[in-house]
Amino acid sequence: MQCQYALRQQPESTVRRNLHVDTDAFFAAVELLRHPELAGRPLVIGGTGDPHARGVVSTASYEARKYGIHSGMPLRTAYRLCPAAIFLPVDFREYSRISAIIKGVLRSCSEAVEDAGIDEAYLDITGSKAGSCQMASAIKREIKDTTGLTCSIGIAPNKLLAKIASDLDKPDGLTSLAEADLKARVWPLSARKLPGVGPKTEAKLGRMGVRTIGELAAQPLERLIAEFGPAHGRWLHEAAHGIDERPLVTEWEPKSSGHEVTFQRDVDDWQLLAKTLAQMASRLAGELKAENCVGRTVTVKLRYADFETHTREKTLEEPTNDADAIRRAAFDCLAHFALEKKVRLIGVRVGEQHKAAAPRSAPTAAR
Ligand code: TTP
Ligand code: MG
Repeated sequence: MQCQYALRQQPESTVRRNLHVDTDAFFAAVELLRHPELAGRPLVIGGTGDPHARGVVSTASYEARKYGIHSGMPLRTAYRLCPAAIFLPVDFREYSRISAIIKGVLRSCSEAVEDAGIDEAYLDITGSKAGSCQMASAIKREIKDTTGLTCSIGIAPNKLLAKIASDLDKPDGLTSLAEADLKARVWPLSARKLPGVGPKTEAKLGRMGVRTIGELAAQPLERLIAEFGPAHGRWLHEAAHGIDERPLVTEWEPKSSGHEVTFQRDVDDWQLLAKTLAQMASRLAGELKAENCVGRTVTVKLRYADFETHTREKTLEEPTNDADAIRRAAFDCLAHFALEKKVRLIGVRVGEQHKAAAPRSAPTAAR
């Protein structure tokens, strides 16, 4: 466990401080809690637990990863790589129960917690008096004491670098990254390590001769925009330079309303996503009208099949409760997602709300 934050010249309080907390081999680790006799054995969690049936690996213990087994791989391939592995079915109910306990620990440590997936979250500890390492160590200890699980934590000045950092020294890691570390520690990594680079983007970058984050950083912004469009191109450029201005998306604030749905099956059908979004936007507009409220920001949230969660936001020129305007803004947001993975949940909300002004033609006789 290595943490260099304390050695930096700059006082911590002057920089934004984000933590990314990610549990190690989550599904497998939860299974080990109730099957301690399996500790040290290669463990594969996926589908119904039958390695001869169709289905993919949800996760593999670190022992099983040594055989080349990883998330997303067909179970049958995993079996071929390691027939001696123990295969167990997915038990979402149990994983969700433990996940809720972990999130509770995190919320007790910081008010600003962004739930980023079943086993991961971001914390903003900028205003905290405690040192980053000190806080991260305390969180690791608390999670271990409460659940018996280990996690890895990344400390950095933004979410992007914190997420990269948490992955650098797994399992049970505590790693700090500053902007100055970019060249030496981030640029040599595969471009795939950047959030927003899925298999399709990775393949396209490969055709452009770009394999590492450093090679991506060397690409002119104009070229990335020409290849990937303005939003995704700019994100790739900024991410490769360690720039990430995204704030934490904490619980929907009280002064906003929203809807979200989890699909019965993960979907990659854009039409279905758009239709669902349109329905939710219209419903939301109706509710705002009923309460005589208007809102100025429209946020769309997508949670992918692997639980990675992203949001896109659009600020309108005028606060509104007009169904068309909200729907259009929601579609603009949807267009900014790289739909490279199946989607599990879609949500939309309208924020920055206030009561609508009385119509100009409204009678004033009530005075
Ligand atoms: P991850 O945090 O990506 O993986 P992990 O916790 O198993 O391992 P690591 O130590 O590298 O963090 O995902 C969390 C859980 O989400 C994982 O245990 C199983 C589930 N998952 C899937 O079901 N499918 C997937 O493709 C991935 C990546 C994860
Ligand atoms: Mg994890």
